[in-house]
Amino acid sequence: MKALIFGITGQDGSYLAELLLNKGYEVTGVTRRVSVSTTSRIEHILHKIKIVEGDITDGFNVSKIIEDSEPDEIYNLAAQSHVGTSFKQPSLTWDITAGGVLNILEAIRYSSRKDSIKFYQASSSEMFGKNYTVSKDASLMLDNILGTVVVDDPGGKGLYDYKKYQDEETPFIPQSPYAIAKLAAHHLVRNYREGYGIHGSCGILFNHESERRGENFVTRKITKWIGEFYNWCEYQGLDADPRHFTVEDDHIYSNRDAIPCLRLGNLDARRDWGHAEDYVEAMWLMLQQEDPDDYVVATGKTASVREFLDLAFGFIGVSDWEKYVVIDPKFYRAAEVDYLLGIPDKAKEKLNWRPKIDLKLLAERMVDYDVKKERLQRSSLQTL
Ligand code: NDP
Ligand code: GDR
Repeated sequence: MKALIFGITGQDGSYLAELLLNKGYEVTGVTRRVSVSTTSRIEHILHKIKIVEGDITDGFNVSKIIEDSEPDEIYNLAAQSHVGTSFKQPSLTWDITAGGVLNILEAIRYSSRKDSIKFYQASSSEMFGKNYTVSKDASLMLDNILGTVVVDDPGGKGLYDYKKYQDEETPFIPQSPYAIAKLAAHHLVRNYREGYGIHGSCGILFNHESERRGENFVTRKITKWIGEFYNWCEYQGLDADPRHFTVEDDHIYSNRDAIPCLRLGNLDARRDWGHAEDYVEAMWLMLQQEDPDDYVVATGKTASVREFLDLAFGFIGVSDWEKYVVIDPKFYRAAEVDYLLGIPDKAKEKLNWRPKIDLKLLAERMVDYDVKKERLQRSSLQTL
């Protein structure tokens, strides 16, 4: 089997390439020409995959790549994927995240191999935006404790415990140029599926992170800072106890040295966070189905950024992390997505997919990785 991956240099692309190689696929990955190398996440498998140069905003280039590589499966993971950036560069975000998908769909539509290609599109929970479904049916989410909220009963009978969640039936109210572009792409896939019989499936994936997560997404930004801070303390022979430090002018001072505080935006947003390794398996499973379809992929649990901070700082023995964090309005968004909690029942039933890594293990793996990575960097700097 042959697979073509757009976005192979990204977090998900690297895990998906590994998964497909382990399953015996011939993997071709598309990379953009840039002035510095972007292949660090796939360095260890570069000798096993074929790399072709391309950009999904270039329709002719996309068609040529698809014709030349003769894929059985095409995975589109390429996007301008940062929500905050999409407010600053909406036009670029639109061209890549929506227009790029149209280019791939058109290439498949006119390909002589159209009927033997299966296509996966990376849709996003951001498409739900500020919307969620409210249910009183507790059996829907047996193990979801954090998702319980109390709202006024619409029938006026008093207060009830409701559950808020998103699933395949929840209407989309996107809140950013990124989410709107993703929603356009999502509908294009549905339209080409219904109109031209293309085997196109969309995974509505909720947030998934990993040791390979981009450094400007909130979880990785936090664990990277923790890795730097922990090593900074260690270098001075101190532990991470705030009693050793004073905080002034957004810096943390010890007797000998200083380090900038961790600057973050909205800590109250809630996300349904899983591990990318689990989520790429769901992508592959979707393309093994006879019929194309759309699936929510999530853990069924939600936590706030604040709760992630509790977990992550907990691994270096710090409970009062607030002392080290500065709230910077620069990281607030023009419109925020406050609450995400996905119900992956359809993926569980039809794909037999299950997430294996929970938030605690995810945070532990990320902190552990960043502490070790920073230690390695510090020691190699010292030997220079
Ligand atoms: P990343 O940002 O890590 O990777 C994005 C990839 O897209 C990179 O390989 C990047 O290449 C590539 N890319 C960007 N622009 C272009 C372009 N014009 N032409 C070709 N390639 C391009 O994202 P993730 O791996 O985290 O996510 C994968 C996909 O899933 C994305 O579409 C994202 O929007 C979506 N998604 C992600 C979720 C998550 O929580 N991670 C959740 C839901 C959806 P380069 O290395 O050159 O920049
Ligand atoms: P998100 O992820 O926007 O959900 O999109 P991100 O990690 O960027 O933000 C999550 C939440 O944290 C809040 N936040 C901050 N975010 C960032 N990046 N930096 C900060 O300093 C910061 N402080 C607080 C944000 O406001 C937000 O509420 C990710 C991407 O991978 C998308 O491509 C994907 O589609 C969705 O997940 C599902």
